[in-house]
Amino acid sequence: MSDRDDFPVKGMDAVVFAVGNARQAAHYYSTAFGMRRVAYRGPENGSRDEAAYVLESGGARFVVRGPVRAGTDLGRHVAEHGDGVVDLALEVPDVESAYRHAVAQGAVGLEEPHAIEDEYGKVVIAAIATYGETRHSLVDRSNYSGPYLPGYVAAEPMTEPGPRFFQAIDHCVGNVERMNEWADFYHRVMGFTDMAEFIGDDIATEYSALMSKVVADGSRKVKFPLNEPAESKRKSQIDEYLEFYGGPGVQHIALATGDILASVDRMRAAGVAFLDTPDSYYEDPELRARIGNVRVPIEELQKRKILVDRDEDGYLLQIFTQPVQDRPTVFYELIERHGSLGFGKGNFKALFEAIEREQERRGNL
Ligand code: TYF
Ligand code: FE
Repeated sequence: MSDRDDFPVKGMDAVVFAVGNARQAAHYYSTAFGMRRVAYRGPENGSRDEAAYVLESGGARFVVRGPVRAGTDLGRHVAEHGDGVVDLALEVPDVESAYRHAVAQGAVGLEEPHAIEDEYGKVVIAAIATYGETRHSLVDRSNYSGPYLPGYVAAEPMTEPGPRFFQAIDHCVGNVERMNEWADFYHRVMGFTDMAEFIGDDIATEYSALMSKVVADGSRKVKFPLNEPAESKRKSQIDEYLEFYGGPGVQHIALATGDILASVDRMRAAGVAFLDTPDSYYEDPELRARIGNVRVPIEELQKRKILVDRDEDGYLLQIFTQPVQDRPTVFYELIERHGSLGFGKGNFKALFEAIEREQERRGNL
């Protein structure tokens, strides 16, 4: 058995995307997600094959990478999968020992630990493979004061900086073919443990068409739900993803906000489309009784289609965007937690029905 101390993690370092046009994607995350560009790398500063924009919102960091010429592996990735996540990078205190432990536990090593340096100091980095073509970079930036990594230059925000829409990455969800295999990978390789919330066979056949379990590090700072398609009357939303992405990959990223009402209002005003929630959801007396009082009148949630769930620890507010590219693949969740450590189990039925309505509109049910 591996001890979780064998693989301590400090938190998410970055979510790295491969996209067809990084300049426009960075602009979208600036205008529609309120993020600030902080760093850049491209042909102007020695990166001949790709442009990469680093965007931040509080403690959350996105890196969008796009090819600037024909014939690159990054371009091949985009042609195959569309815009998607290539790397869920983890900040770790000791890259060398984390990498050695991971590989000894059977992880596929993609990049041996190495240091990269510039005038701001030193970053140690390595990478291991996870599901599909996704990787986990392991990053120690404790001796680095630059804007991102050596090779990147500081860059101004792309749009007028305004209020922050979210301040952290709450969880990153993977769609895979075999959930238990990947849950075991995170147990064995990273010492992650299961969180209480899961969707088993029972719920799956009823309405969800998926099975799901959540693995997390000991501090619960890094949470990775894993979904697998389940048999059901109709085509699983996970099968739809696997078909259109061309294999396993990151399905959604949940962003933690302190004011989900303001975040949703700002994102909608910027053109972000969210999933619909029917009025019947809010009018259900069972829901009203179960959630009790939350920080705003329920009508304020209903107006915005925000979902609410309560468990023994507290409650949470959440909402899901439509896919943010033409393929029905990556989407986002906004989540405002008030004590609850869950993922909105009480909303699964309403959520999956909403997703299925969208699947039907796409002709994929
Ligand atoms: O991360 C979660 O578990 C929740 C619920 O396809 C969820 O956001 C689970 C599966 C899914 C969409 C949302
Ligand atoms: Fe989620």
